[in-house]
Amino acid sequence: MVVLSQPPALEHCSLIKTCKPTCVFSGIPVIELRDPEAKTLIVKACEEYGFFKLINHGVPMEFMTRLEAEALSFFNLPQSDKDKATPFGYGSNKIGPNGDVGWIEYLLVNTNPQLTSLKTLSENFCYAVNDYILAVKRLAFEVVEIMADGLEIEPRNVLSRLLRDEKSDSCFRLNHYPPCPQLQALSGRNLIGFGEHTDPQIISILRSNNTSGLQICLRDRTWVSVPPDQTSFFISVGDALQVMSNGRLRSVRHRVLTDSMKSRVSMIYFGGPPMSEKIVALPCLMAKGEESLYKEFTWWEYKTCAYNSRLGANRLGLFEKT
Ligand code: GA4
Repeated sequence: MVVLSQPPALEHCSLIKTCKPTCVFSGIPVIELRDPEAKTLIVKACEEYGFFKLINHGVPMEFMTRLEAEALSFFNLPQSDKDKATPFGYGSNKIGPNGDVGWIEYLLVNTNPQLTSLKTLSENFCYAVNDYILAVKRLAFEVVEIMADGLEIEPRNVLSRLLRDEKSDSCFRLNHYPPCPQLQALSGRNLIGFGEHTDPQIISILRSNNTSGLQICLRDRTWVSVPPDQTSFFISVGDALQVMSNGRLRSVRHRVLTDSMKSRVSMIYFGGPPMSEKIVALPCLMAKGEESLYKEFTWWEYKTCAYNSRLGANRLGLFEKT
């Protein structure tokens, strides 16, 4: 646990929204990677929630703990040192280019090419990031291949080839949500760390420490808290996969609230396609005569649209056929 040596000044919080605590949800699908039923369970979970927890995934815990420790050492550096990493992906409070804010600091980097050249980060930190990304990428390839099996589509690399492509536009984000105990004490509410949104990519693979905060929006639009589990991964369907499955798999709206006492650290791999890839419903998934729900667009067009919109915008809505 990291407690800020300097408590954050409450006036800094004034732009950031707060939220009442919501109920903890025990219904998140839990799937074992090697379960023979995994393919069916993954598809079912992605249809119903766009979200599931993956256990017995085979990624050694050491990869996560090492990266978490390196990340905390970085986030605990004096602000002036962290700011030196700004052109290399460090950010705090601001999310995206359009005025969104959150109680967060982060490192955000592209995963192609590898990150050995991040000059302002320590060598050990770079190694930990690279090792973790390699492992989690492999896992992502495997998950989408099992998903393709479950969807009964061929070839089974129809999704994974997009993530495996050397031009795949995938990124990696390390988030640190410091606690804000004063606000909780004053108002009984939690600060929003990362406001509600869907991920634009194909798939996101998240691992966090044991601090709660992640919430997902269910089909009936209620928000529920996801119990943290530092040994597992949480997988989310992104907008691009919703389109490729013609709406069968749904991208999940989610957000993160800060904990009042404990800091939360999360690491997320966002698997995206190459920029020039056309994002369209996969013909093998369309029933005879089924119309595609979305207009055709490339990943570059979608990403540009995402970066021109506010975090919580319904971006896919702009591409729906009327
Ligand atoms: C949400 C998912 C990923 O964290 C991210 C985010 C990106 C950013 O933080 O720069 C975006 C957001 C995310 C979607 C809309 C745009 C872009 C902030 C924002 C307001 C890295 C991504 O790919 O899209």
